Amino acid sequence: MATFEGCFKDSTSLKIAVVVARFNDLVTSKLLSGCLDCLARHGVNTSEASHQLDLVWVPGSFELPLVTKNLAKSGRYQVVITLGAVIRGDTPHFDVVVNEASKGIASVARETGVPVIFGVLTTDTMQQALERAGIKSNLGWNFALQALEMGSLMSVLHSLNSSS
Ligand code: INI
Repeated sequence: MATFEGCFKDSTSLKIAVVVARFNDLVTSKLLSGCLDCLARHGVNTSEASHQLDLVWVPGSFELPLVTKNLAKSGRYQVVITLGAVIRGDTPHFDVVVNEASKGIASVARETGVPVIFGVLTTDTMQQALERAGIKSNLGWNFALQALEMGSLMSVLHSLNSSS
C-alpha cells in the first residue's frame, strides 16, 4: 500500500495566488491577514517584492470563479486561495452568490487541475463572520494551511505520474 500526502516543509517552492473579494471587506481583510501570517510562518515570501505570491482583489465573491480560472489557467501558480464572506442578512441574493461562488470555484479546480481553496465564509450574521475571521479564530490561517498541503500533495502526485 502506498500513502500519499502533502507536507508543509516545501512551502518555499510553491507559487501561490490569493484572490480576495472586497465585499464585506471588514471580514475579508482579516481573513487575508490570517492567511498571509500563516504563509509567512511557513516560509512563504509574503513581501511586496515577492515572486512567490500574488494578490488579486475582485468586487465580490460572485467574481471569484472567473478570476480564479484565469489565474489557474495561466500555469503560473501551483495553488490558488479564494477569500470571501457572504452574509445572509435578509437578502435572497445570498443563495445566488454562494451557489455561483462554490460551484464555480469547484469547477475551476476540476477543469484546470490546479487546487483552489474555497475560503469563502457563509454565515447568517456579520457577528458570526467576524468570529471566524479573528474574534474567536481566523479561518484565513486554516485556508492558507490547506493551500500549502494541497500544493504539496499535487506536486507529489505530479512527480508520481511523470515517473510512471
Ligand atoms: N458579495 C459577497 O462577497 N458577499 C455578500 O454577502 C454579497 N451580498 O450579500 O450581496 C455579495 N454580493 C456582491 C456579488 O458578489 C457581486 O460582486 C455583485 O453581484 C456584482 O456581480
